[in-house]
Amino acid sequence: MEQERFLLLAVQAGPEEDVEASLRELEALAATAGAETAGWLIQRREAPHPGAYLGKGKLEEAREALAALDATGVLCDDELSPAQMYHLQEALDCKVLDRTLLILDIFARHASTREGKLQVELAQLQYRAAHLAGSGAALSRLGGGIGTRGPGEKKLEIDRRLIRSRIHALKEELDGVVRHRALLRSQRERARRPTAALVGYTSVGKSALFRRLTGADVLEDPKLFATLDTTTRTLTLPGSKQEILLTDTVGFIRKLPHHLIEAFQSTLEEACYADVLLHVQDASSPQLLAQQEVVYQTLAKLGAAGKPVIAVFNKMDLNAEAPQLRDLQAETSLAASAATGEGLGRLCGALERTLRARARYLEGVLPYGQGGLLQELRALGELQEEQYLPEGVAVRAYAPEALYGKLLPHLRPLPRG
Ligand SMILES: Nc1nc2c(ncn2[C@@H]2O[C@H](COP(=O)(O)OP(=O)(O)OP(=O)(O)O)[C@@H](O)[C@H]2O)c(=O)[nH]1
Ligand SMILES: [Mg+2]
Repeated sequence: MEQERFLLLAVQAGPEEDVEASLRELEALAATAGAETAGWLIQRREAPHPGAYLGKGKLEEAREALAALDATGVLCDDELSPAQMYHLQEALDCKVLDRTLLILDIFARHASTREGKLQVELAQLQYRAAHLAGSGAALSRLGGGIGTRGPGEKKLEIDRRLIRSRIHALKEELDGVVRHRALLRSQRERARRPTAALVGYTSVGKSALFRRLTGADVLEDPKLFATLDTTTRTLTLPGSKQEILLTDTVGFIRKLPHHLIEAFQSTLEEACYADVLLHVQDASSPQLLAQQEVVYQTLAKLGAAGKPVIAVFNKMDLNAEAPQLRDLQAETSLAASAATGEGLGRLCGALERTLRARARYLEGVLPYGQGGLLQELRALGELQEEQYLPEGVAVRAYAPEALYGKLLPHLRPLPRG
C-alpha cells in the first residue's frame, strides 16, 4: 500500500475558532493512522458549504494544491455529509476522508479486547449506514487504506441489507458483554473498595500515571488513543494504608464522533462509577484550557458531572509554571509528572483527603467475634486508632458509606475515660 498523503481542509466559521490548533490535532491523528500531511487549506466562511464542503474558488485552489503537493487525498476537519463527500470526490477526483472516519480507523486498529472490537465495528457500520442512506457511491470509492479498515483488518461491509443485520447482531453480542461487565462491577462494589478513575484528554499521560501508581503494564504511547479499554488495579494509598481501585480510561478529544460515543458508551461511562475523578491534564500543552473544557463537556454528556474532581497537571517536568495552575471546576489542583515521579505523593494525599471527606467517621468497640469486619475496615477504610480491650477492639476510623452501614449494628459505645 502506497504511503497516504493528505491535504488537510478546514472551515473557519468565526474569528474565535482556533482552526490551527484543530488542524495540528488532525495532523497528529493522521500520523497516528500512518498517513503524512502534505499541507493545509483553510476556508473562511460562515459554515461549511452544504454541497461540497468548500466554496467554488477554494475547491479550485484545493485541486491545484493536490497536484502541487503530490497528495493522494484530502482530509476534512469536520464530519462530512454523504452529499459533501460525494461532491468533493467528484470535484477533486481523489480519496476523501473526514475527521470521523479517521478517528474510527484509529480506534479500529487500537481495539484489542472483544468489547473494544465490537464497539468499533458497530460505530463504523453505523457511520456507513448513515452515509449509504444518501448517494452511497462515495464510500465505495474510498478504495483501500485508511477509512476502510475494520477491527482486525476485517473488510467493512458496504451492502445496506448486510450492514443492517450485522448491526443487529453486534448490538446483541455487545449487550451480553456489557451485562457481564455490569455483573463484575457489582461484585466489585460488593467488595466496597473506593474507586478512582483517571480521565482526561487523549495523550495527557493517564496511562503513564496509572503505570507509575500501580505498576501495571499498560501501554503508554505518544500516539493518540493508545488506550481503548479500561483497566482496573488496586492501589494502596501510602498514608491511610487504604486499598482503593484505580481505573485507566479511554481519552477524549474535541469533535468525538457521536457514533463512537454511542457505541463506546459502556467503556466511556466507566468514569461514572468512580467515587473520585482524577482529571489528568497536560500542563505543557498550549491547548490546556480548550482541552479541559472538552473533557468537562464530555463528562457531562456521559452523566459523570458532579463527581468530586482532583485536577492533576501532569508533565510538570515540561512546564515550570505547572504548580501555579488551577482548575476552578475541581476541588483540588496539583502538579505532577509521570516521567519523573514528582508530585505522586501529593496526588495520593489528595485522594486520601477526598475519600475521607466522603467517608463516615465512626468510633466504638467491635466485639472479637467480628474480626472479618475489622479486617475490611483496615483494608477499605482508614483506621486511625485501635486498642485491644477485654470486650473487643476499640476503634476510631473513617469508613466508606457501605462499610459504615455494615459496621454500625455491631459497634458498642467506647468505655468512658
Ligand atoms: N515529559 C513527560 N511526558 C509524559 C508524561 N506523562 C506522559 N508522558 C508522555 O506522553 C505520551 C502520552 O502518554 P500516555 O500515558 O499514553 O497518555 P494517555 O493519556 O494515556 O493517552 P491515551 O490513552 O492515548 O488517551 C507518552 O509518550 C508519554 O511517555 C510526563 O509527566 N512528562
Ligand atoms: Mg492511555
